[in-house]
Amino acid sequence: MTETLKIEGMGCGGCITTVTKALSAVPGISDVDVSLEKHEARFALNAPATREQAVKAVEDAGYDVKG
Ligand SMILES: [Cu+2]
Repeated sequence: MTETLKIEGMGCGGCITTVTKALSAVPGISDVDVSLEKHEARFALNAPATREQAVKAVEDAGYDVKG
């Protein structure tokens, strides 16, 4: 299924790369598309990945998830 996370703290292309890599590293998450303008990440989430793991991956990368 497609999931969307609202993310705060991204300010440049480097942030997009960081968040994209962090999410893509979670087994089960693919097709990561991060938008600086919308402050969000969209991605395909399939087992064994969970939404909680996605949130944690973004937070561990240094960004705040707002929903
Ligand atoms: Cu940045």
